[in-house]
Amino acid sequence: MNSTVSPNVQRWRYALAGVVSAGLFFGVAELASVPFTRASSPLVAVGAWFIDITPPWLKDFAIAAFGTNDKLALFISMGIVALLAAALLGILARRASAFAAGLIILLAIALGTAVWSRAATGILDLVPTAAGAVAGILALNYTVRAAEATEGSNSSHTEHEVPRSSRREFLRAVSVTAAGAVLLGVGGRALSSVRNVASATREALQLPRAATPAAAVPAGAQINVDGMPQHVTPNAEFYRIDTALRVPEIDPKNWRLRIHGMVEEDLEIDFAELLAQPLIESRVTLACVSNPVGGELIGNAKWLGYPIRELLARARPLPEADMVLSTSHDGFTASTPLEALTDDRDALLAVGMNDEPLPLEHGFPVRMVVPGLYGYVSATKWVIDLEVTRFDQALAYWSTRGWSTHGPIKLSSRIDVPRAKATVSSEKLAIAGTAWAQHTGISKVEVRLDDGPWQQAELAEQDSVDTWRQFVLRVDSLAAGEHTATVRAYDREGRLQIEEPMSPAPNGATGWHRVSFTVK
Ligand SMILES: Nc1nc2c(c(=O)[nH]1)N[C@H]1C(S)=C(S)[C@@H](COP(=O)(O)O)O[C@H]1N2
Ligand SMILES: [Mo]
Repeated sequence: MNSTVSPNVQRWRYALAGVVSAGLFFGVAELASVPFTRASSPLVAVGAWFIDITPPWLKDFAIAAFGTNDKLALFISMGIVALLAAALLGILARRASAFAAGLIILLAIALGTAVWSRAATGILDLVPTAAGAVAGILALNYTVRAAEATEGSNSSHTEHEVPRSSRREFLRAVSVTAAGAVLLGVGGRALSSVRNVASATREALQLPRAATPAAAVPAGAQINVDGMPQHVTPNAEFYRIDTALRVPEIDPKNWRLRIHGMVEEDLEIDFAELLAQPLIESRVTLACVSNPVGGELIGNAKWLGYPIRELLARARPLPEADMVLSTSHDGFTASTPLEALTDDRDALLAVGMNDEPLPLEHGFPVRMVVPGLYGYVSATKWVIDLEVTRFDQALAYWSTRGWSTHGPIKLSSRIDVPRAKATVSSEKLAIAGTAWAQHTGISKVEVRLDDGPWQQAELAEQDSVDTWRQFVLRVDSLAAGEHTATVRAYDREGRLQIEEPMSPAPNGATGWHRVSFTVK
């Protein structure tokens, strides 16, 4: 029995052929990338490359719009673009199959270039892309032939009459290819994670006790108001910002840190040696330069680590040096003023976070933590190299993308309770939040209701000058209806928080946080 097929349906068949063939391309590449480095997967390499070329405004937009789901959003948009391109390729292959194969080769060259451009990839890391390209071309050939067969022979029929068996043949070709793509892709991902010992090693790792433990958190550091964040942020709730699509998985056995550049003596230290040093503990509040006024890209943890000044003292920086360029395993770099790493603040090579080894996504096995500086100029995760140099001789990752070379954290405050747009009862009404001026400390916080006078808020007990400090203003009576609350903080040197609203780029947002809420 024969049936008639419209050109539209035909076009869909070719589009489908293109999509499943592209799927097989990436599935084969994913499986083939298992024995090679992470960035040998063309998907990972392209995503990483894309993040690197992202201009600051787009990065801000992505963080503002998607929060810490910015990478998921990136994967989804890349997926949609890829899907459309693959469908188009299939439709092209109907009339010009050699041309379509040529496009796949061009695509493979582009993907191979992306892989090649990643730090620490070699010639062998191009194998997965090449294997994917071969599979993609064969699959396209196979599925497009099957689609052609469903067209019958146009010359001998006035209508497009299609034998049912050739349609079944086409469906089989497409499903076999699609199933292959999914199986290989999922299998590849699963195998790469089994292969990685980092998380297993981390689970089993027993960190030494601190030679100098942190003082206990003062009982009064936490304001007792519903909805306030915890003074010490649990690891699972700690914000995460980095350019790594796949979290680097480093076996501590292979970890080494090099200290070199403008020093009298080059140094190298491995993980066992690092753990054998007298470690100290301190609570430090990390903040991201991309945090908007009122934002959540800030967290406070107890870090266990070794003071970087001790290592630098052994290497003996030359007098003309003024910066340390730290590099992570995945190629990210940060420029930190030498002084912030050698003065008496506890700039750490951290191995522990809240009594655990660093979580993989927070830098396992070793990261930097420097009180008073935004993360992008100081908090290098998966750190493997410290080069002592000068600001006029080297630029770090975000400084080549429009952000300032120096990033001291700006005096800031945030209202956590009530939440914006909340409806609250007038009984036991409290305006509460957090203020921070890392390494200087907070001396005063003021809150204003509507256009009323500034009122001094009650401050929580200070933990350390390197941590944030909570505040609360208890409000006796407020009329039903809509209101706003505004907050501003003073640091211990008497400076007032900047009022003028400024966006995060190029060195941190300013402006007083204000929330609107309704009293029942
Ligand atoms: N290797 C690496 N380290 C990095 C980054 C990065 O992209 N790569 N981002 C920095 C930035 S911008 C911030 S704000 C902090 C965030 O640390 P967290 O993810 O542990 O909160 O890490 C810093 N360290
Ligand atoms: Mo950041």
